[in-house]
Amino acid sequence: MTRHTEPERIEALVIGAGFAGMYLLHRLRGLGIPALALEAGDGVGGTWYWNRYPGARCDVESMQYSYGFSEALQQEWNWSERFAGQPEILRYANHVADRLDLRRDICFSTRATSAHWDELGASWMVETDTGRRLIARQLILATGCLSAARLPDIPGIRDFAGKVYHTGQWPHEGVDFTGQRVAVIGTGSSAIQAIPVIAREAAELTVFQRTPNFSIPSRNGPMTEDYAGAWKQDYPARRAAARRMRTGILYNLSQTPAMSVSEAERRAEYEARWAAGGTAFMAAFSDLLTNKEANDTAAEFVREKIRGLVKNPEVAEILVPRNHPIGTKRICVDTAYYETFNLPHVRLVDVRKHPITRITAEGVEAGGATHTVDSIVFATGFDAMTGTILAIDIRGRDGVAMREAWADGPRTHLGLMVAGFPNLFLITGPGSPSVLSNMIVSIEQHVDWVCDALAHLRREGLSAMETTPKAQEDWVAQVNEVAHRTLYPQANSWYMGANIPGKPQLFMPYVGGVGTYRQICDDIAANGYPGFAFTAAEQVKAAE
Ligand code: N01
Repeated sequence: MTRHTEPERIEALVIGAGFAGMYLLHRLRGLGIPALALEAGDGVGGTWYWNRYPGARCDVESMQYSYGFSEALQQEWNWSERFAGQPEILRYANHVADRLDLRRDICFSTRATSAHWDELGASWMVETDTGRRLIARQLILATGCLSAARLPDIPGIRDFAGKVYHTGQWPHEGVDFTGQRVAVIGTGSSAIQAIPVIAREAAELTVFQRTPNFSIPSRNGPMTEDYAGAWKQDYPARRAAARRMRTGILYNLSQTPAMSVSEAERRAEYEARWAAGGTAFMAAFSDLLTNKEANDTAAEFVREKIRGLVKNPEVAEILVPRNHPIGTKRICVDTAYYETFNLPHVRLVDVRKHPITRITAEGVEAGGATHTVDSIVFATGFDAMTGTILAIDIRGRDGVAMREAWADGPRTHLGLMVAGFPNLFLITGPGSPSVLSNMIVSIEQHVDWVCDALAHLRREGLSAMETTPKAQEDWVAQVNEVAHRTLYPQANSWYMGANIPGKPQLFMPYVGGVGTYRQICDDIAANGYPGFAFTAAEQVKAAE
């Protein structure tokens, strides 16, 4: 590690060069604010750079899971499928980086390790794992909500003689499972996508399931010229409408409560949505996430589908989710997931009945039996929403560590700022709709808000801004209150921090919807940023 003697000064430092970091660089450049992004990977793309597991695919339609800020960009890019796969999304990210000439402002293969607020200089002192040191007026964390991959604490992982993979840190050269005996641990979104693809290559596949999930078929297929053309002709209006939707996705969101129609009508609606595929299933009725009785009807419909798709009734019963209302854990979207369990070389182990006790040199020991395998794929998820932020030693005013400030769970104002941490901005942080929405729509909204705030600072001759503790407390209470009006807190989900032993349990994203949230943020900016405190530039100069 080379230790650079003198830290470099930069106006704005961005951490991460995924979709958030890239758009930030573009916007900051447009404002004339000198900016640099640090990126741990050796390429752009964030999530889509790391998650290269077989079958990785977005479950928001490609025409919508793409930047909307540039008409030229959205007109010139052509998607090949209804739901793009990871390689195509990564190509798109690289295209954007080239098209906007972003790479010259990205420092790749460099991880921020610490960021300490310097009160006198009103700046962030940032250190990295390469020894590069920076002093930045503004620090913007575009570190991703699902980027801290997590291996479970199963004893013996290091003893395993074969290969170990995590879906979120997949080898760039790919993995050939042909002829192998493979174990997949976990049955969340990543596993549900990977399992059917791995099953095509593997000689034997054993899936270790702790909690079954609800999954809806994607009905993915090639993009048609008609469909893409209709979007492209109408992009500005459709993007504008999507930004006001609850999820930031333009789809048919029913206004009808489920129990206000007959059972036959309900079933017809579920059948139509099941046939159309994708997450829009959860928008079949207006109250599926707020009324348990309504939710039960959708859950029971999917349970019946699972029983119909899986030929062995015992296996089907293991795959049927019962311990959470449908949609309160992230709904999964698949291509032939349930059907994969009809293949003779695919086995399912119910980890609740046969707990995994250890990993041995040969394989996975569960319920007293050893499952001998050549490779183990951990599809065990992430330290979501806070993991990448807390991985950096962040210290704000008076040396207070973010870890201390968030000891009882993340506390933010709007998911954008944290009291006591001036000029530190979060993109899609906890307390914002983020993971409950089309991430690119939420990213664009946050980046625009932050950049508008920075433009405000410059215009007004201000050097620093931060949220007031009172505004933060009010927002935390509001996030909590709207979450408890829904069924979400009934599930032990990563939304609640429940997948990480010892992590404080509280519902992290803002459930009130993208449109409502955008309005709140816009109103705050339009009214001169109530709930935020500012420092005048002269005060800093005087101190210097
Ligand atoms: O991770 P997860 P993921 N023993 O946390 C199990 C997004 N995403 O990578 O539920 C045995 O959902 C765990 O079991 P349990 C999307 O937002 C999107 O799949 O804790 N099992 C669970 O089954 C998604 O929600 C897309 O009981 C253990 C699994 O591992 C998020 O990323 C695609 C275990 C982890 O599931 C995360 O998805 C992929 C143990 N010790 C991901 N520890 C699309 O856009 C954990 N598990 C389509």
